[in-house]
Amino acid sequence: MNKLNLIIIMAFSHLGYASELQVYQDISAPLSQPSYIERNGTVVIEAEHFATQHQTQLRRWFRFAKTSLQHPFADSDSLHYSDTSNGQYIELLPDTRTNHYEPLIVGENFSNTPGELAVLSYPVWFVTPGTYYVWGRAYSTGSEDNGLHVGLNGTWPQSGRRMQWCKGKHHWTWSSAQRIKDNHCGVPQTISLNIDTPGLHTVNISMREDGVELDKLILTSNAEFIPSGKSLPPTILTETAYPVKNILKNIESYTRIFWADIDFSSTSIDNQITANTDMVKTTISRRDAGKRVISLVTLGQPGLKVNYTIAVNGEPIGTFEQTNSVTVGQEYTHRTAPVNLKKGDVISVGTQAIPHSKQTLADSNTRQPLWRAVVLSRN
Ligand SMILES: [Ca+2]
Ligand SMILES: [Ca+2]
Ligand SMILES: [Ca+2]
Repeated sequence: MNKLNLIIIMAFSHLGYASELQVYQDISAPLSQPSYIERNGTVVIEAEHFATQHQTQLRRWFRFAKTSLQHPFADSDSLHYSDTSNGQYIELLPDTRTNHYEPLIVGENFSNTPGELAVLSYPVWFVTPGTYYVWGRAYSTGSEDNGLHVGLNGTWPQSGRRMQWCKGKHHWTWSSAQRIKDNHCGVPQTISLNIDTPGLHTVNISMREDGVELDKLILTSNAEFIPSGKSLPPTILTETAYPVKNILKNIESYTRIFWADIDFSSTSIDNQITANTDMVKTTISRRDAGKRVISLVTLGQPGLKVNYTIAVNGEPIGTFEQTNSVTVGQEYTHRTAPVNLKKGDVISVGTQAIPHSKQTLADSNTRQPLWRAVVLSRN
């Protein structure tokens, strides 16, 4: 909730309007929408997934679903969430001209100027340039709630103006027809947008008549395609599964990693180091110098109790005891207090296995203390 919403709610709360106001502010705010893309010459967008809404001083689009309350604005019909794609749609409100008897107010409840009122934006990534026929799925109950304008990148080409729904009153209906002087209903596939370059383009919608209800949009380069019902699923970018990091998991920030098997001299096994009682070393360069915390990342060896030591120039600055009840292969991170490292300083790591009371040193040496890395960080 932003500060303005809060102030409005506080101002109205004594009147009992608070929750209602909050609802209507929220449902006209853009959603964090999925990333729409063109796939095989087709873009399918849920109308309720607009990214931005502008020019809202007189009219705006509101999202509705089964859980929505009936809105408090001028209108002549009830909600039509049944049979919607994704269970949601948007409606342009208030609707003050629902039939011919109600006054037409140009620039308020009607606009033949695309981009003047209630402008929605839908960013779409296109791979294939070309001409795209625009289909919209709308619900019209009268003669004054069935027209809008389609634009591209904030421009309003002739081929996107006066999109019209004539047939299919009282249920969700697809159209791609442009209203023209001699034929107010138009003919299919006369609304289109020309995508001239691959890449990101913004599909726009703006008001022609208030009261329009819109469920879904399809842009297709296929002149044979005629949608029906809820039609195709939305064309949304599929998120790539990235590999997650599975080593040095406890290290949240660092300036340098010294790997046991690369940066320290010793016998190494698969990015781990086995060093029993020997001190192994690495040297600080000019770039690594400064005030640093040194972390030692060790690996669990059940049954083996180990003392690890970090030293700078031979002076121990941290000793860590790892118990024998650790999990095999699990990382354990041991941190020193901050130290000032200078160019040429030598960091060394020593390990010493500690026999149990019932063990000899030779027994404990059958398992080697393991560690993975020394990590420098600013804190
Ligand atoms: Ca309505
Ligand atoms: Ca209207
Ligand atoms: Ca929808």
